[in-house]
Amino acid sequence: MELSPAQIRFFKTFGYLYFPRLFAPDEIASITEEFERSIQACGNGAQHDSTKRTMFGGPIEHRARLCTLIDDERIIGICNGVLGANFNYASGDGNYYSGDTGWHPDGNWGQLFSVKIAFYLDELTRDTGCLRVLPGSHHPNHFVRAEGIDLNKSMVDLNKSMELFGVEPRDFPGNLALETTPGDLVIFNHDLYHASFGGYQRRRMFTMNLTRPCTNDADRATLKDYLRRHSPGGYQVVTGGGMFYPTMLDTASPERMVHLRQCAEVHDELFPELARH
Ligand SMILES: O=C(O)CCC(=O)C(=O)O
Repeated sequence: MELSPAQIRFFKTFGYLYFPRLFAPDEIASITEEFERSIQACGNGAQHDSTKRTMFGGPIEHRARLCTLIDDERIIGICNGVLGANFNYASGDGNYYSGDTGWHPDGNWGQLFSVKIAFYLDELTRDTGCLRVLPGSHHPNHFVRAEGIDLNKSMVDLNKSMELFGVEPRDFPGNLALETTPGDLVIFNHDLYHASFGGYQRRRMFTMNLTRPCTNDADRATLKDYLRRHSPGGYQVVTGGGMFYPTMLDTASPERMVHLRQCAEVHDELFPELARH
């Protein structure tokens, strides 16, 4: 699968792409089953009490079938188009979400450095917790970033929109509700503002984070900065495999390793005590 020039331009301009029905019903049913097994066995899913989010790291890394998502020609094609060949897979999170997620970006890199792929495993509408994005808000000169929309002008906070502008955060002007059916896929720049409102107490969603391949010292320094915060070591989690859970590494083909190597090396450098021996 190859992205068209228009899709790549759309991603650069608006900060996201949405692929309806990328995975067939039988495929997403099997992905959902594997996700449930993973969150129940490795993510405290059985203890989920609906009052708060239950989250675990590396959701695709605990079962061989889910690990193959990083080999999937659709995922590879999308990431090649958005990030360039030899992009890095950089873990992710698996969730039973509970309630609203306020507006936030996942990064403030000021450049296209990292992205998130999101799988939503339940039917979601604008009123029941679908992903909302603020198109274009990844650009440093977008007004929410450039003007620092906030009561104190000190930081950006779209969640104060009622006090600031008299509109609910869910109605923040220009936001787009991406209603999804299981099998749809969304990819967005980590710098893009996003949120979710009205979700029920066990909203299932998992992500894959990815970065540009590092081709120079500046990129490598940015990857180091990224992994210092967003990685098993950054969250003080012991995987048994350093950056990745062992199943991801043990079932990897040489082609998959291309997407694992840079993060694994930088993670070992940052957190040698967690490296696989
Ligand atoms: O679905 C949601 O609640 C939003 C997800 C989100 O904020 C994230 O993955 O960073």
